[in-house]
Amino acid sequence: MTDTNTPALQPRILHLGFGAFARAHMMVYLQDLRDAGGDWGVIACRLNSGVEGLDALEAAGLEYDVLATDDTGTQTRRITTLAGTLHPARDGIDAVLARIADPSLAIISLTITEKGYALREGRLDCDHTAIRADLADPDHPCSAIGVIVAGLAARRAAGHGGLSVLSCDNLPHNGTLARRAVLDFAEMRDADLAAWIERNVSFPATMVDRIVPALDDAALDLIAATTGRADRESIVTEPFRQWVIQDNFAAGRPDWARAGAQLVPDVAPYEEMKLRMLNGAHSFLACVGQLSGYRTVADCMEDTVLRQATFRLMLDEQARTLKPVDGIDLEDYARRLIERFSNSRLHHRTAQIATDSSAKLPQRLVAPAADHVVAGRHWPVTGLAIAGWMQLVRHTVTQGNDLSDPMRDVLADIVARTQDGAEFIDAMLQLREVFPADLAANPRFAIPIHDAYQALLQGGPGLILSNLPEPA
Ligand code: CS2
Repeated sequence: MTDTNTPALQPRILHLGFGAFARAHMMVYLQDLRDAGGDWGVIACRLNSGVEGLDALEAAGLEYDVLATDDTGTQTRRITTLAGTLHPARDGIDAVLARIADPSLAIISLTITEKGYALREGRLDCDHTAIRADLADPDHPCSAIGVIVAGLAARRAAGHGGLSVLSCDNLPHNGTLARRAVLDFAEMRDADLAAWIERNVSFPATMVDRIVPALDDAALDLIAATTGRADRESIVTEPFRQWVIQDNFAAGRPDWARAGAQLVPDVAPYEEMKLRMLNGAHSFLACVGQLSGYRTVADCMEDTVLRQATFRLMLDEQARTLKPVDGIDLEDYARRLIERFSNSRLHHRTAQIATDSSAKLPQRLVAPAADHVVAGRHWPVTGLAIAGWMQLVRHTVTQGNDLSDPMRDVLADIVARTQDGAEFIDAMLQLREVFPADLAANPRFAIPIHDAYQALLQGGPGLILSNLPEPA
């Protein structure tokens, strides 16, 4: 709680994509600073769905709780660092753009998910439906990238200085990718604007980490039992949190180090470690765990064979592709991850993690597999994860269930026009969004994927996992 000596909140951050993760991560760091007398406040913005949630936050006086839980108990944290909410459907897009143009705004932070960057092979995908629409009508944008560029154009036109765009999404080099998407869009709109952005706007990279499952009934019950309010804007998460931030801010930043964030010149080694070891293992469990019939990550960890395979994926396969990270022992890191995954108080659904897999696999599993191919190493668990994704796609589509993926139509079409087995795998390997052409054409990559898929068809994941070859 803040006392009367606490300075008024200043809305210097606009967060685009204000969902479960942002509520439980960045907001908690800011709360630490608020409790120490800080005045950085956040305007929570969602561009698409979720206006009701923002209305509910307004009705609750812009406060909510973060419950960090594990087998040792639950710690509740009241968050009071929200300074307002914005949604184009309620407030009009001009209100969002005016906020970006406001000289007091220092940071646009993002959790817009992998697909929100609308990238294809590292560049803005101009065939993307929302990007095409925004390029045709740039003053009424609907995509995050279109909104950032339109807001920056208004800021420049008003004669104000730059700011920072802070990506908090699980992408390698997320700052560089955010910059690329924004500059590609701006260049198509106005070369002078693009040059202004290059000079005035910074795009720090970050590694963000906290496991935050989507709110379910059990989480709502815990919130109600702990706080006395059945509040859908509060959130349940794990105790652990980590944030590594590249210290490159164009218009100032909160003293995040004081709240435990690490400010470093180069985030890349941390990002790669977390993306491959944590998120790669998550995607493995999302696919192979689901095929094995497990609903949550904690359920997967109860299965000794699956748990050991997860540890092996982290340490014998993913860790071998990483550069050393200052002060981190990767074996400890892997053990800690297994403990975090085993947190049975979190109901982190495998199906939730499998969402948008076509946009997650490239950096989590395909890039490490490519490293193994070059190095001539075996990668049986990685191969099983990739083949498992393919089988999950096929199952989901053939059972008539909705595939929650930006490539759902393309994937459904592949399933419809191919026979299960080799023909299906060959067609999947043609997906350039997921598999680079040279890798897909390399038999040292394609054959193990075919083999893993056939083994899955014949024996299911349990049999393969019990018979993994010894690590080299
Ligand atoms: C998960 C992540 O859903 C997913 O793709 O792998 O949200 C994961 O829980 C976070 O990155 C943990 O920091």
